[in-house]
Amino acid sequence: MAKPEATSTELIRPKTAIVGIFGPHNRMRNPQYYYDEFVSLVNTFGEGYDESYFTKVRTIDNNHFFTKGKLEELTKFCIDNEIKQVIFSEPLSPVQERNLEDALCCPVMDRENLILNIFSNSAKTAEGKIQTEIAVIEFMRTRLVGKGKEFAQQSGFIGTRGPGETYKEEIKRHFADKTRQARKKLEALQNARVVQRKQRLETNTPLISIIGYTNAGKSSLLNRLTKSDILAEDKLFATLDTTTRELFLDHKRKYLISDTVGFISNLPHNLIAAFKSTLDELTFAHLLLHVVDVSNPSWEDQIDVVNETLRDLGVSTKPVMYVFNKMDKLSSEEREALQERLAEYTPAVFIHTMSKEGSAPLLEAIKKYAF
Ligand SMILES: Nc1nc2c(ncn2[C@@H]2O[C@H](COP(=O)(O)OP(=O)(O)OP(=O)(O)O)[C@@H](O)[C@H]2O)c(=O)[nH]1
Ligand SMILES: [Mg+2]
Repeated sequence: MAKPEATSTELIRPKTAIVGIFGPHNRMRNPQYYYDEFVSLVNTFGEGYDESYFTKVRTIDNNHFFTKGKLEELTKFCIDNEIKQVIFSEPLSPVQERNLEDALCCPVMDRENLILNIFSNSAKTAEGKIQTEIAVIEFMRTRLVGKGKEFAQQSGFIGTRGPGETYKEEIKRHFADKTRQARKKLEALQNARVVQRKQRLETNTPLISIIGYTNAGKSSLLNRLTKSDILAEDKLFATLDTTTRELFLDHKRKYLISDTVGFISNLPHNLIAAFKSTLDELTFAHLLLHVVDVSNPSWEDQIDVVNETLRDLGVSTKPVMYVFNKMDKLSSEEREALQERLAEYTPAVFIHTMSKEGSAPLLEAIKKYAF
């Protein structure tokens, strides 16, 4: 399989290898696109990498993630290339992470840590920042409790042990305190949102929520429909916060339409839990617009991931309209081929957000929709 070129970087950072893994735990059908997406995550994180290693695994070891032979191969790769940091495409358990760090003799960053770092960099509002912080605290807690005191201190943990408290208890209490404080701040911020929502519900205005895989074009769509100026860029997780705007059709009918954080395969559970209150908005939606980047060859896998996440959030029974976006990027042959694969995705509209005309079919569909 062709490996992408390593990105150069002027940053001074340890020599980094990225390790892409494809195996039975992964439901994405195409290893190449899964790997490409992982490279996009690493590039969005922004620190670049020097070497890449891609492997398919048949079984996963509970202690080291890799079975003996694969682990030896990877260790040799890291030694030969003098690697000082490894980023993995998969989530690792705290035990796997610790054992891999011992075996490879360098720090290891797993998929969850990578996505958390991207969220931390992208979070702009107080709410987005606190929700990310809660997920980070939870991640750190599971890692630090099992590690030695020295490591904890290197990671910035400065404890103040209470009387009779063991070191482990001290760390647990410290994280519980931090989570409690963060949740309190979050609750205060969200009270305003609850009041706004109550007022909206009283007016009976239909609420439409835009959802979908990250980078599908959700924010571009909201911008196009409501002449807004939300950040939309070719970057994973550009949006973390829910933004709601008014949409008027035929100068009389008013709708509320909101943009949400995008989903991705293996989205860390901690992040879903931390963002649950923001995503709660979806439970009040009258219609979900499921935006699909039809120019991405993995669009069907991406639809499955989004639908699975909706099930996790308990909103899978909401009415959904599939919005096949980026149609401008398809050739006429590709458009024809697409028609054959659409049977299970109804109702559906085909748009692009590059022009007013491109998104017109969606406005027509919303006007006809019986809210
Ligand atoms: N060619 C083309 N590009 C599009 C279209 N819609 C969006 N894009 C581009 O796709 C990229 C992602 O768009 P966003 O609107 O930021 O996507 P998003 O779903 O909000 O992404 P996240 O917030 O990161 O989850 C941007 O570079 C957009 O310019 C489209 O219809 N056609
Ligand atoms: Mg967005």
